[in-house]
Amino acid sequence: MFARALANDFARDVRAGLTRTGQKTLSCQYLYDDIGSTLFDAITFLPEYGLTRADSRLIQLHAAGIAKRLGTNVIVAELGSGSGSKTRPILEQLRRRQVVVYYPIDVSRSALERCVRELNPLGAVFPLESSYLAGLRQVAERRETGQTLLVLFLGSTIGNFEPEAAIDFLLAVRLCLLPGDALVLGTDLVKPTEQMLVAYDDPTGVTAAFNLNILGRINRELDADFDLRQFEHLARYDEQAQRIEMHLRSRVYQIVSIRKADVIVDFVPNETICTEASHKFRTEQVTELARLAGFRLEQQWIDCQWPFAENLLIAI
Ligand code: AVJ
Repeated sequence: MFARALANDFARDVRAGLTRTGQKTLSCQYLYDDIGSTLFDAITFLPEYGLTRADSRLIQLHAAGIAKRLGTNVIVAELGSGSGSKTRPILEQLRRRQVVVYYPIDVSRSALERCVRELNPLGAVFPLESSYLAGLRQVAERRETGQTLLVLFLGSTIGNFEPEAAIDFLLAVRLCLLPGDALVLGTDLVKPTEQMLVAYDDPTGVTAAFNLNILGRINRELDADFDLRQFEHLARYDEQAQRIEMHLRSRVYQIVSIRKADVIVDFVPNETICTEASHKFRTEQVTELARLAGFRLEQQWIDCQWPFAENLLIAI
């Protein structure tokens, strides 16, 4: 039997993830359509989810130090800019000594539009609607001699990669850089299990809605018939792997047809789809990760309210 070749990546990835043997999966990148991005923004305001506030606090506190360390001819590229609100203090500090050039890189056009609106007054903003590495390669091609490239990868998105993939990804970033260039990397740290679990299973149910929306998106874009009420949000912590996993658990035996992915999938009661893994770090693991990817960890700042580290890596 030959599977029909599918037109788009989303359809292909959904079919592959839901038909593999063992744990069914959906790639977490697909959580972020317009509804998903809006729900994620809401998550960042939840008292139980301190990650984004910690990230912002650290940037706010140390933007001046970072800018000073990098000199007066810096260009900035951000991987997954979102609306760019965390980035503002860095651009403001740079602007005190130079003209600001900022390349937000994101696959979401609406995020880029918001980012341009928010940050354009601070300098020249050149949005790149592309994947992280393709975008960064474009920036690397455009850079002029004498410029220092500062790459921002905030929000602990690095935690969505498997550990080996995280090394490979940072190595690929490093290949776009020259010695002396910088990467500011946000990493959420291991903390008490209860605190991590409630951050990904908040009592308001926003994270549950964020997670379930991926099935809604499949219904809307791939002409599927998931009954979202027959799935339940679940967060668990895998101590061994040091990661929070989000799952959607089937409440019943059910069959779902996903027409534009040309597939029919069945679920037994309590079977889950894994929709995201969010790895947590120990501080010394970040040092090692930096080293393996061709950087040295110049500085590491840790938030005093929510265990989270902002890391300044310098390409060697
Ligand atoms: C955007 C990947 C950093 O893993 O904490 C938030 C996504 N998922 N709540 C994270 C997320 C559930 C978030 N990252």
